Amino acid sequence: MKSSGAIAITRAISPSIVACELTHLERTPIDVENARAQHRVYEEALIEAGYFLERLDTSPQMPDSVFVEDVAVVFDELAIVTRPGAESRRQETPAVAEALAAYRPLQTIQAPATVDGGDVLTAGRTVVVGRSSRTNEAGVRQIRQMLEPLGYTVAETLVRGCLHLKSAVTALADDMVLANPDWIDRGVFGRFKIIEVDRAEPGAANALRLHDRVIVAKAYPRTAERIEQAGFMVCAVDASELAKAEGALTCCSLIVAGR
Ligand code: CIR
Repeated sequence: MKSSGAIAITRAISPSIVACELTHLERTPIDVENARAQHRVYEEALIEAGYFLERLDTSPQMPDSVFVEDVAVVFDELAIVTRPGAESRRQETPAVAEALAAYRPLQTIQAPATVDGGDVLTAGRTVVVGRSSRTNEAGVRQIRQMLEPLGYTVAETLVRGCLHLKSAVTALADDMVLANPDWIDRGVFGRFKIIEVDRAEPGAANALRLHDRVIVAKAYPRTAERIEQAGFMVCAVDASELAKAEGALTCCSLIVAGR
């Protein structure tokens, strides 16, 4: 098993991203070259933050491959390879599993369970799993069975108003989250300090906290200011083209240690 310093796994943008899955958004034209340029800037931000990048290939058969977060969830002790809720995304798993097998023992979500990694929020030893159109009850149960024996506390919540749990809330620290209060059940996040997104920026909760900084989307300057006020260094990247595919910032990488 390779030692996992600070490694980020990303995946190339498929030429067929224009045919991506969409749940809450109307389809609007995606400029693939512009999306690739924005994705490169995102990858550079990861490198700048001190991560070694491992970038996987894609194919025209997997329109949503760039959203690598949904296909696995990485913990210190193991990586869980998911069974994505959208059938079109299940072919994304083998290459990601192969890459992760170099760093972690793997466990795999089994049918009839479905899980999208975007529904699994980890903050220290607490894991919150969102039940959504992608993650079902059996999926939550299997995650619980994998993680509770390792000492994680696994809580469950219902996702509403958005695609994934992490569209609504992401972890800024072991005891702090960034959230859109309209899309979360506050009870589940009772022990966390909550930084709320600006009202005018409902999609801003999906930010990627790395060890010394938070990557935020350029579209959300008011929320970025709040994150700065909470004491974090902020790095803003343009993610507007990927947003048309209903993706954001955590979705585009799997962080293997070094967070
Ligand atoms: C999908 O619907 O699966 C993709 N178009 C977007 C996935 C974004 N992933 C995420 O929020 N974790």
